[in-house]
Amino acid sequence: MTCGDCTAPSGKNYSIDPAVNELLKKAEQEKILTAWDRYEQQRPLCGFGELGICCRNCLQGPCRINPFGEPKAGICGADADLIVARNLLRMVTGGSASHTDHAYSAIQCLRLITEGKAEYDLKGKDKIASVAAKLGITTHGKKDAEVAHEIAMTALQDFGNFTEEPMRWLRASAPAERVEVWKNLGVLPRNPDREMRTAMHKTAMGVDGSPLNLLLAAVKSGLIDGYAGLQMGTDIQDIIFGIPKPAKSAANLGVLERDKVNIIVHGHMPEVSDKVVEWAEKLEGDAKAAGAAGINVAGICCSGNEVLMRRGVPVAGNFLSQELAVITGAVDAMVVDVQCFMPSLPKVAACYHTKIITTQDIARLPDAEHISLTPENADSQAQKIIGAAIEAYKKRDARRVQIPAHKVEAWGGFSVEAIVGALAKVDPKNPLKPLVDNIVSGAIKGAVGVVGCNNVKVTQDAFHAELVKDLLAHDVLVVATGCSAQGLAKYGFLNPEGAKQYAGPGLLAVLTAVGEAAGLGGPLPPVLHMGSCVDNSRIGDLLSALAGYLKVSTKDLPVAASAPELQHEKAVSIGVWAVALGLLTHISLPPPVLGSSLVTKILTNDIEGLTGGKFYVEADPHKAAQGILSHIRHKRANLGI
Ligand code: SF4
Ligand code: MSK
Repeated sequence: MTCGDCTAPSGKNYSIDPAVNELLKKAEQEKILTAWDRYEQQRPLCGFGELGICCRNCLQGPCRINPFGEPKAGICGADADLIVARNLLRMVTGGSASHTDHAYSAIQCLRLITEGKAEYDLKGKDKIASVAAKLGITTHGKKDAEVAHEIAMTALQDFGNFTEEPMRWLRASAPAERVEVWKNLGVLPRNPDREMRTAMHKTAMGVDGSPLNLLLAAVKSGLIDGYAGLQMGTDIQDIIFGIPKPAKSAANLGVLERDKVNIIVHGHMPEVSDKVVEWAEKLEGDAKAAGAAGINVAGICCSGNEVLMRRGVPVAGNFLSQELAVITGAVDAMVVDVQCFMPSLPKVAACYHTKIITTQDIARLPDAEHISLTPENADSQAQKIIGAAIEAYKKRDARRVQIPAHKVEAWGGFSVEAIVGALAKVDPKNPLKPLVDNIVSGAIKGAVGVVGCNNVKVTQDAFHAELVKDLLAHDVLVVATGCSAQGLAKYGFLNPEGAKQYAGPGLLAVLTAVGEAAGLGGPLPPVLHMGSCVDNSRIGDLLSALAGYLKVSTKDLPVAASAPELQHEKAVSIGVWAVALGLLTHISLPPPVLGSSLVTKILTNDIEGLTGGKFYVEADPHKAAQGILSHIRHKRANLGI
């Protein structure tokens, strides 16, 4: 691929991130298109698509519904409600499939480790014990590897389950009260693969004609996402790579280093990113022999979150920063695995010396170098990746390097185990008590999980930052994952100084007391970084623990979720899982459902009567904060606190 056929420079200010805005000017000067330029080219977006009222499910179509008149039905008679419900189920199932396939890779990796066939160790011994306990696997007299093998096989049995029994992993992980609710709704998934197959079948031409039945199937797909994707993925990854602990690092494109070989890990699989970091450390000498001062690995998207959480690796940026990282001219290799890397990357990289390296056989990019990395060959392939990066470094053009100065201290690694560990320093016998006491007293009003992506339709990071500022100022504890956490990192929300800047007085007092007790010498960061997208299961675990302690349902807790800048269908499926858990789930950009008033009403209202949760759509961050605060006040009043 050659550079130079990009002709529509942007010149606009699309982000609140100064590093991104600086590099957008460089892109403009160098005539390189980014996602923002392509968005402008796409506008106006298709109204039928935005409303969800086009159908391509058979070859008689495509059909579309006119929201203002005729036609009101497709050729087969499917109306707007049916088409929207079918499309939504396919979207949620698509998100669940991504997370579940990601988790499946981790399970296979664990199985191969325990059979002595994979080039990884088992670093999360504590997690082996806790996962075995919840699954009812006995550990007495067994070696760790034996127990881990049983855990892997138990996970795989869920994928081979041909009975009507619900998934064992779900039953072992979700609160019993929720399992009962889902059972009564008939949405408990049995075998995730089977349910996803059925979802595709249900949505085919001439099968399920009931919007309500399809939406219940979407809830089932959301539960697959929550328990076969997020929960299995996180549990197994912790067993292989270790339970995250608080780690100090830095965020934004200023983490790139002019005199080092810069490697970006991007995507989602720690099997790749962790190995790259391991071999980057081991092969520093090779980089020095090539004239560099060493090797600097930084992360983008959830690969970045995984290695920040476990190895303190800095974050270069979130979803919309990926092309800009290449445009610095300082990235020698960008190593991708699955999900969220833009197909544009090789084209942008063709304007520089940067090597784009794909590593998974399901995810190839034309014009990228493919170094297939599997559990069995991870060491040799990671060495090849480092070698390719060093070779690319030798071709770097120093005159085209522009690394923005922006770089902010950021802490990651707040797993549930780490949070409980910090709280145990305050009350060793009853670690959750200090947190619950402060919620009851009102020092902390409630908690919100702010998660998800960037979306080119809204100014990068603006919604994350403005919403979180308001929540913190009103003494709401914020936990974050995914690209939201990385966005918040750039503005100081993940460092202890940020507590003084952003937290209300009650919250600041608690963050300070716990931070000092935990030996941090000051407050905890005001936003606790809980990890990657699959790590949203950690938020679920925290909610389950709090609900269990208070002996209430998760739907009764003074908590909420928000995915302010969601883009991926995975974010929609996570949202459905959150609604199934009983949470008010805020989004600023609705999925394509507005073409059906019935589906919209069910998702934003009626579903509350079934699960206790619902979607809340608000496009203004300050109004969204007010809506969430009002919900928290309402839940507190119901609890009598
Ligand atoms: Fe049209 Fe029905 Fe075919 Fe969809 S399934 S494309 S609405 S005929
Ligand atoms: S990477 S799914 S853009 S959060 Fe998990 Fe970020 Fe959203 Fe991808």
